[in-house]
Amino acid sequence: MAVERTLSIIKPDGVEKAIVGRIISRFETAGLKPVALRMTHLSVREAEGFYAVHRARPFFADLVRSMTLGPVVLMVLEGEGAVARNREIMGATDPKKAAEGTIRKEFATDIEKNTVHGSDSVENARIEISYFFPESAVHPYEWKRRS
Ligand code: IDP
Ligand code: MG
Repeated sequence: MAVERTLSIIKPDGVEKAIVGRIISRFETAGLKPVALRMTHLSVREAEGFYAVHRARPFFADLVRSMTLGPVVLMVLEGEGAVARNREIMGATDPKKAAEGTIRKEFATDIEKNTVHGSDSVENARIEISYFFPESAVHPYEWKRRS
């Protein structure tokens, strides 16, 4: 399987629940390494732009509201089949339908406060990563001292 990159977001409810470390640990344990990582508090404009594909959906306003309620952690994860692997680790969108052992099953409050975002395809991952991170901010591990 190919090495891929995917965008992961620990949503405001995940930060509020103080499980950032545990979530990142799950990804690392599964072979998905953070290669870019930063914390931010999304503005309404940033959240609307990020979720533009969902603009016509009835839950769009609630989604934007829940993504701007508090800080988030943005990450690029890299690894074999990272897009699908991340989705497996996250679990289904609705935590009531999420499989045992997934992040959403274990930590999500409901479909709105569902703790994590993950890109749904390699192409969308590329678009979502570039929304938040320039290529110069992505750092695959390199055992090499810089001058
Ligand atoms: P995903 O996050 O599993 O990829 P999407 O269908 O892309 O799910 O929806 C984006 C986000 O919008 C979800 O994570 C969830 O927080 C929210 N959402 C999706 N469907 C509903 C809904 O029916 N009611 C309320 N919020 C929803
Ligand atoms: Mg999605």
